[in-house]
Amino acid sequence: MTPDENLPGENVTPDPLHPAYTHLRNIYFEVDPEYSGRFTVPTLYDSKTKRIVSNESSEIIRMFYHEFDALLPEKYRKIDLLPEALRSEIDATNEWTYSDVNNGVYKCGFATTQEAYERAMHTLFAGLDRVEAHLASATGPFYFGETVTEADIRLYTTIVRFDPVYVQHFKTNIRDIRSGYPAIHRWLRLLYWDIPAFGETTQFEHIKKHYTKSHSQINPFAITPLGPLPDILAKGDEVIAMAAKSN
Ligand SMILES: N[C@@H](CCC(=O)N[C@@H](CS)C(=O)NCC(=O)O)C(=O)O
Repeated sequence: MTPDENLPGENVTPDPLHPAYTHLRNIYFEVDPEYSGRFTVPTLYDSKTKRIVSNESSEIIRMFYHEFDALLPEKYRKIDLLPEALRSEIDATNEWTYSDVNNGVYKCGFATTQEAYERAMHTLFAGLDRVEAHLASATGPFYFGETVTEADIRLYTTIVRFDPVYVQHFKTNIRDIRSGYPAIHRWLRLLYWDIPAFGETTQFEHIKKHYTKSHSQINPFAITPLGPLPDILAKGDEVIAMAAKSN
């Protein structure tokens, strides 16, 4: 972004190290002028060596657990998002949630044949049903019990975008979260409303505009739909059909 752009969000500033850079691709080209791959987020950049350390989120998330502990206040150093006792369960969960849910929405949205779209939709909604069943019978409020783990973080990024973007933009519309998945909906709102690290780093305007204005093959006129409103429901609220059902 540039200094004259007025974008919402507290930490949305031009790159402090490279004020002239307007796009992330400037970083990729600085590192390798011949670079011909995709420019993707997240990108972890080392300002001292001026190199890209990684652009793979599953690696970056794990580097963040302890690599920067020395810079953190004690209370944050103790947070363990990948407890040893849960590690194999978390790894196993990641495997199917990544392919069926996180990447599943992209496979639906970027499908270029009816058959590919329908196949991806079947996998995605089977994956969501599996997450719903797991959360409905979970022993605590989070994916694995009483504390947040990597499993919650990795699912959250897709689920929080599901109703505002994927349902219409990627045509993942068999059900939405707010009216079709009560346990996922309860879990999502707990994370968003009660845990600042989730709510404060979710910016719906960025999310909606990014997808709807950057995929011209999907949305050639770049019109951003206004709904659904609200982006996320308050904790006690339900959509009308769901509220009627629970009465
Ligand atoms: N392997 C990467 C993929 C990241 C990825 O595809 N990011 C998307 C946004 S969620 C992106 O930057 N897309 C930009 C583009 O493809 O031009 C990861 O999961 O970290």
